[in-house]
Amino acid sequence: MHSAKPALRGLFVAASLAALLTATTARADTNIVPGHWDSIHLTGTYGVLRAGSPWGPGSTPVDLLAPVDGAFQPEGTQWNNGSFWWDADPSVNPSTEVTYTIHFDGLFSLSRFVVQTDNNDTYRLDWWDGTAWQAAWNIPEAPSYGLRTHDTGTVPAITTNQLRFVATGGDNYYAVSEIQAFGSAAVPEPAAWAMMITGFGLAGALLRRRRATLDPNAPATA
Ligand SMILES: [Ca+2]
Ligand SMILES: [Ca+2]
Ligand SMILES: [Ca+2]
Repeated sequence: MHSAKPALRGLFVAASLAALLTATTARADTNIVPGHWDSIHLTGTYGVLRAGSPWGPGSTPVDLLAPVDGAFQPEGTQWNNGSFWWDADPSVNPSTEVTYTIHFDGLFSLSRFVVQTDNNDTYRLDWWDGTAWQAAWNIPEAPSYGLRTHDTGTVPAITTNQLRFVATGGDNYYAVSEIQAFGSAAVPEPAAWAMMITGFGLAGALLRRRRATLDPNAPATA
């Protein structure tokens, strides 16, 4: 499993630069996630079913890296087989929302998204604009059973170093087996680079604080 070591470096780059970026280009033909994910940050409890759930048979242990491995499950695969999956029932997740956040190793201009999710739920993919999360895509239900693929096609480009995936509604049995983001590295202007360097000292404290509370190597019942 990857460690969290450089996670906040990228976050800080975005925090400093996102508002200053004026010219980026995106190629819509490259999924940058498998080659450029840097760390994954998780909240809530995942990989645990409520007592008496019928979904034990056919399931596999939660796969933390399934969403970033660049590979799809066969369409219609049982939701909790080969996926990052969680049970949002209050007996399993009484208070903490399950979130799956991907930090990249730089800034990317992204103009297409593809996910494979459990068919009978809705989800949202967010992007970090440097100061707040913004919705990139409200992912709809699919009509038929199991893991199903959704594709935005080409959309207006956003520039970010983080994507966050959350469930927004459904039957509380949630899963994502693939998250893809298509585009290319974003090149900040020289003034933006200067801004980034100036602020690195501030980022260090933030990095340590967040690493203490968002450790991706923590047990599933975080
Ligand atoms: Ca389902
Ligand atoms: Ca479901
Ligand atoms: Ca996958």
